Amino acid sequence: MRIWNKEMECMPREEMEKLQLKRLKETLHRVYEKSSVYRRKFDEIGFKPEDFESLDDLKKLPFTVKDDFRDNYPFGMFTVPVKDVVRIHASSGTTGKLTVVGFTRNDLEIWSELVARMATMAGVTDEDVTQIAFGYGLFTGAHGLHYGLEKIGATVIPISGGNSEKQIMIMKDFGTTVLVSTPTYALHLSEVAMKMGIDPKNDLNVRLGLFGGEAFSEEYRREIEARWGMLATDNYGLSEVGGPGFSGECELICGQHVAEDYFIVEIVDPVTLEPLPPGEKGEVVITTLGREALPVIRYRTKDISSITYEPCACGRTTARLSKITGRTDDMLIIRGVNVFPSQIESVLVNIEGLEPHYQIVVYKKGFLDEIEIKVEISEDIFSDKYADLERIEENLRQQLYKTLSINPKIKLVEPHSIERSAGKAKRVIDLRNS
Ligand code: DLL
Repeated sequence: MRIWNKEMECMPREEMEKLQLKRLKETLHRVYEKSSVYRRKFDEIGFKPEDFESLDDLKKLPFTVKDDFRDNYPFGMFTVPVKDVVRIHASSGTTGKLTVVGFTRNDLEIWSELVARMATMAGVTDEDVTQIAFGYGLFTGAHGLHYGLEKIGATVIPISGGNSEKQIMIMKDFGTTVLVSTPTYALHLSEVAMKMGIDPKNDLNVRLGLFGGEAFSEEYRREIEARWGMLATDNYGLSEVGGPGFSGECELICGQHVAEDYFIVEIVDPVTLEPLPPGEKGEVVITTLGREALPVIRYRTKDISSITYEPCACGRTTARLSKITGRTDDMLIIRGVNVFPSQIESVLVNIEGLEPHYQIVVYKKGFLDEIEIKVEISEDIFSDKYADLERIEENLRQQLYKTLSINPKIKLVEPHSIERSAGKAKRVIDLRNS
């Protein structure tokens, strides 16, 4: 198994922590001197960077949140003049202004290095032909993967998102071996291929997926793998800390390796905000190390995961995050039961006769939140007039109740009636305020 940067990815823990402490101290000085946002935050608690002694002191520092980016829109979080920023990306989010992020030339070099590590650990080499079906634009996904994959020496096809039939044609004609996209789009592309009379598993060469940008369940992963005959890896990151390259899975698929020489990751209780021990699930909090244009201290991601520091059988010693199961703000409370969309997905992907295309509509009934799950039935069930739709629905109902203790409204809908996305899927339609 190849490792892109053995020195950093296999560094003994003690040495890694020393490096982190050194870089963190530099970062704290940088933000205190160059960012009015952090100076204010630190002054409020009477903290001076020179007081910082050990990594343990990090938990005393204030958090950074998305609103800090919004309040300082567009460039107020930068710690360099815009003249030194050579690239800007942004994420739109569901409400309000863009979250704007900037990169200096040096930041871009580090970013490519991190994505090169991430792709190498998933098994990409310079022999691969990679098709980037993330949307090119302000989204960090496409450009991040693009330069990281070029750094490895892989062949990059920057096709961008959408134009699905052309994607399949190119895959076939150019011999694509690696697909880079959201998991939702990968599943959609497999449907498009089938419609074109091309079986992705037997008629295409795609052996690996570098997926990311949204949460997907293990069941969804297996569905993609079965349709494509590929290894589907999960890679996580967010614009605020520089996009993809933060963490990714190695070929052994046992959690996502975090690039710890450039990030410190904490897991905190989302309510008390106290740090949680390894193995416990909570909110992921990220501090960047060594970033010039936009360092962030203790960024609250709202994403839920747990961490382990056990070395991996692949040889890497870096901390590993468990699969992100959802976001704290995605959690639905249905008659007192907490459920994440990904849990609902895990159940319905396993029901015979249903397709993994679904939407969860949340609405109010009196004072209570209710949900309706719309899910597509499969083509063969649809065309079989004797198919027992009631039995399929009942099966789903029972499984939802058995595994999640919820009893939502269910609506089976025709194949292909739920809108497909070339990027991140919109799973939850929230009608509570409309
Ligand atoms: O989605 C960065 C990215 C691009 C990562 C491509 C990996 C591959 P944003 O658009 O800022 O950045 O969205 C970040 O998306 O806070 C998570 O809620 C979600 N997310 C991203 N990757 C994953 C993943 C990019 N692998 C937000 N699993 C994050 C679960 C993910 N959620």
